[in-house]
Amino acid sequence: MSNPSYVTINADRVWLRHMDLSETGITACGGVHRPALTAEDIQAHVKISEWAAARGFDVELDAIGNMFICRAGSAPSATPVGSGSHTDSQPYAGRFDGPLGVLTAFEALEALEDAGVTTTRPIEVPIWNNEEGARFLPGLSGSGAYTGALDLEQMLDCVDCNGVTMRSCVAQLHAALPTAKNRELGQPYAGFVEAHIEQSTILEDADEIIGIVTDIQGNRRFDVKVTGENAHSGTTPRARRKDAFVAATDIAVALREVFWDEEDVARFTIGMFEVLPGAKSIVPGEVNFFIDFRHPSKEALKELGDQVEVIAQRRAGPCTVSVTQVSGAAPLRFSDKVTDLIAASAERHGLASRRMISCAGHDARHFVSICPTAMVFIPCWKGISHNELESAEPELVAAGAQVICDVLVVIAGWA
Ligand code: HGY
Ligand code: MN
Ligand code: MN
Repeated sequence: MSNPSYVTINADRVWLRHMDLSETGITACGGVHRPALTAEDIQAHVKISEWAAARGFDVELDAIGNMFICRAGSAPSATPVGSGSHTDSQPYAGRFDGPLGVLTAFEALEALEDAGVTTTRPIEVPIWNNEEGARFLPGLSGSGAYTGALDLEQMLDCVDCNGVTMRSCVAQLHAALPTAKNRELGQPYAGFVEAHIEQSTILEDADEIIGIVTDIQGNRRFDVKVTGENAHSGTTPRARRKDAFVAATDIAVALREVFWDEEDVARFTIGMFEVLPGAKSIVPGEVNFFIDFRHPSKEALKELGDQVEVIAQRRAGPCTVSVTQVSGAAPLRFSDKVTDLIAASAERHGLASRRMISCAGHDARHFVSICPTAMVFIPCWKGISHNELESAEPELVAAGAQVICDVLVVIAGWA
């Protein structure tokens, strides 16, 4: 391949785009509350589509609510290159988780446009719907349905806690973007790269700027339902109680001990714990809680994950318990071809970098089986994420955008 036409990104512009996009769903504390396809998330899509139209880029929408910003190449029928992420957020979360991957790739398109460089392959910036899975379970459903890893109709039938269907929200998104072209699911990429904040402190502690992400750890997630019996809190003796809270907390504490590891590699989280009926003078007859377990080792995922059912049944006491694994994904390895491009770009720009795994899940997972794929991390302040305090520095955002731009230019020149 002839020498790639590298271009320089505009550091101020990519930062201002982040600040502008943060206005959609901004919270009083300076974070964002932008669950998938809420009015705020749709507003984010409209804003980005207006930026795209102003630069002459095409905007496409598919049946699961993914949006694609497309810049033509000199070989229009060539398989495009993709780089993107998500705009939906966790409840009351940060401004960079997701938008960093969208806006660094968008900046690459703008820098190419400014430089008058036409790449051989088209380049696209996908905005994957419902990455976080905070409003609709499972997460990563936009990229999952796009690649066929998840069933489209099943994902459209998902409902949020108010009974609103994903299908109705996708229809609202389409209505808000009437000029967007239709996009078929499953169109391949020649390569895919995603920029994301690290969401931990490895880079920050080492004073490094670029994470060359080689792997994503695996996960197993479980719904646990403990059923006892509502009873009068004053008159019911302990011996006669079927107290679902007592059983559920026994199970949770026992599981925490089983998942506790000296090396602090296992990630065991109970982030949702619902006590019903939630009345102050009723012994709870039902508790529902959710386990998010992650680990880089396939063997540990199996061995520890299988303990959930065993421990739950053993510690249920007079209650009954049901354990349902709601999702799971094996650890994965990214493409050396793409991680080497990221390393070469970091070196070219004198950016301290390291190869590392991702402990968080990302849409890039779904492209590993389709095309050469990898990710770029930049540090975020104290590793804080899924929190309104999440923050990143302008020069680090710019560094991430420059590396993404370099990698896209090279892949867009692949024969
Ligand atoms: O939970 C995750 O790993 C991602 O942030 N959705
Ligand atoms: Mn994310
Ligand atoms: Mn996230």
